[in-house]
This record gives sequence, C-alpha cells and structure tokens, in this order.
Amino acid sequence: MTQTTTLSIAALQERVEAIFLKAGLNGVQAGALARVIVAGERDACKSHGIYRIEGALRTVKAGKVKPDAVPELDGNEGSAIVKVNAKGGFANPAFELGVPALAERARKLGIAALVINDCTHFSALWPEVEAVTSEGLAGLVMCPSYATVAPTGGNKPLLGTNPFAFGWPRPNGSPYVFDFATSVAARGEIELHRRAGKQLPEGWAIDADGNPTTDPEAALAGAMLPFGGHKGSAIGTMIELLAGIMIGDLTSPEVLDYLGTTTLAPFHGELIIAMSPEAFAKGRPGDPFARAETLFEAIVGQGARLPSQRRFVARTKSETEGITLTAAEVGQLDHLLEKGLDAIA
Ligand code: NDP
Ligand code: PYC
Repeated sequence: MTQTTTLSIAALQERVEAIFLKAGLNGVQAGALARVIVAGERDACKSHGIYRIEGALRTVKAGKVKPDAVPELDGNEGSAIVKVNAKGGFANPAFELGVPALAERARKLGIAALVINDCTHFSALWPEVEAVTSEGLAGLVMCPSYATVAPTGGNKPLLGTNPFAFGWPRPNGSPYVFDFATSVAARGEIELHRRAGKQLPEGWAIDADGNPTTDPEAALAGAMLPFGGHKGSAIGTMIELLAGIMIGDLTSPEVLDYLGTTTLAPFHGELIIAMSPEAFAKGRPGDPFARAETLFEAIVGQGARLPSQRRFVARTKSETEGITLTAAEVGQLDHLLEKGLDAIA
C-alpha cells in the first residue's frame, strides 16, 4: 500500500509558505502563492496544486519573476477600471491588493474591471472568481498564457491555454463557478500524464509535424488543441485581445518570445470583470438571485451537475479530514524546504 500523510489545510499552508520564504520570496508573495496552491490541493485540483511550487521557484531562479516585488494599486479614483501593477512579481498578491477596490467600484457603478499588469501567472482562476462572488458580485476572469495551442485549422502553437472563469453568487450556498482552459485540457494535465507515464486521450494534441498524438512528450513538443474546435479557438483569441492587447500587456506568442521556454511560469497581464446583478436587473421584474436558483434547480433536476460541485465536495472533505499527500509529495516538500532554490536544477 502506498504510504500517505494527511495534513490540515493550515499545516500545509504553513509548509508551502515556508518553502517560498526559504527561496527568498517576501511575505506578500509567499503568503498569496501558498494560499492559491493550497486551495488547489484542498479542492483536489492537482494540476494547480503543490506540483506548481517547483515551476514557480524555477521562474524565480531564472530571474524571470521578482521574488521581492510589492504590487502597486492605481485606484484610478471614480473610474470603472482599477489597475494594479504587479511590479514583476506573481499575479496573486496583486489580485489580493486590487479586489477590495474592484468590489467597491462594481457595487457603486454596477460594473468594474481590475486590470493586473506585469505579473507572472501560473494558478487556477477559480480562487479569484470566488473572491468576486464572495462580495455578492458576478465575475469573469481571463488571462493569456504562452503559445502552446494551435488555432483550429492551424498546426503550430500560437494561442495560450488561456483560462476563462465565471462566477455567480448564490445567497445560500457555494457559488456557481466554472473555470477552464480554452485548450482541450490544461497544459498541467499533459505534464501530469507525462510524469505518470500515461498516454493522453485522443484529440488533445498534435505533434511537431501537425499529426494527432497521444504521446505527452510529442504533445509538449508539438501543439495542444482548442476545446470545441473553432469555438474554443475564437474564445482563446478573444482572451488574447481583451487580457493581452486591450490591457497593454503581452499576448501568448509574445510571452513565449520573452521567456524562450514553457518550463517557466508565464509573464503577462490579467483581466477581472465584476458585475452587480442587482444593478443590472434594476427596474426589471424578478429577483435575479431567485431566478438564477430556478435555473440551477432545473439543471440539477435533469440529473446534471453544476460545475465546481466536485471541488466543493473535495473542499468539505479536506476541511474535515485534512489533505492527503503521497510519500513522494511530502519528500519533495521537505526537499524544497531544506534546499530552497538549490533544489531547483
Ligand atoms: P476541467 O476541464 O477539469 O474543468 C472545467 C470546469 O468544468 C470546472 O469548473 C469543472 O468543475 C467543470 N466540470 C467538469 N466536468 C463537469 C461535468 N460533468 N458537469 C459540470 N461541470 C463539469 O478544467 P481544465 O483542465 O480546462 O482547467 C483546469 C484548471 O487549469 C483551471 O482551474 C484553469 O484556471 C487552470 N488553468 C490555468 C492556466 C493559467 O495560465 N493560469 C492555463 C490553463 C488552465 P469541477 O472542478 O467541479 O469538476
Ligand atoms: O495548465 O495550461 C496550464 C497552465 C499554463 C500556465 C499555467 N497553467
């Protein structure tokens, strides 16, 4: 039987934060990074959990992210656009800094956007969309990545895996949240298949010659495919436009030119939009939250499940039983804590 260790969420947070501090990150960066990585483990989202620590540290060691960055808020008083410059650090502390102003502005104006510039971003988007829904607001979050996805009809990496998330607040329960890569799967999933020596499902990727492949190595050297054919390709392109070009930040091909590799975490910007359902529905019949519940009940009533329910079940389990890690995972955490950046090849 495989040996495992179970840790409380707080204990894992402390351990991951200590790894980042040991590697030279300041408290603002280390705390925010640990929160988002531990949330991934807590919610059984392994593709953005502790396995991401190494990539973050590799990016620090390569000098492509500033470990001591302190993000700066440009409140842009009165405007619907709140800006935070991450100052070359990770996106997560910049998001934490900007979200109170975003929420205040969205409540006042009905809609507001948070633009994050000059950040390194490797995390899942649902923690951010849930921070918006916890303010009673609906949210949309998106960002580019680096060129790893061929547009439909093309055969070379151009778009990023460009994640896209939406959240709707529910007064008496967990929010409605979806969050997905606009490629068939997140690149992290391909990497996890490679590490486990498993073949990919068909339809995820093409090799460097443009032929379909199920070999993770060939997929990493070739290109991933957009989800839903031309539809995912168009949504991925929209994200390049809105969360790259429109906010004056890098697109996925520009990120790859800048980094020269996909083994480091990507450097670009991020766009978060918050909307007040009450403000939009004002003067129209019906309570938007009650109407949304009717819709959700009808979906579940057909036997379908709402997105994120798997995560919320995993979260409840982690909160009561803790987070279980394999011996190899615990060994890797111990190694990173002992060696800091020296643990990174
Ligand atoms: P998945 O395909 O695993 O899940 C996508 C969404 O669909 C989730 O909200 C999931 O909820 C929901 N879902 C899955 N199955 C069902 C079902 N049968 N019925 C209803 N809902 C369902 O996501 P991806 O692999 O595409 O992405 C994983 C993560 O990777 C995301 O969090 C994304 O933000 C992140 N990512 C980050 C990038 C970055 O650059 N920072 C780039 C690309 C991806 P549930 O979780 O409950 O199953
Ligand atoms: O899983 O596709 C991914 C990814 C890219 C950057 C961060 N996550």
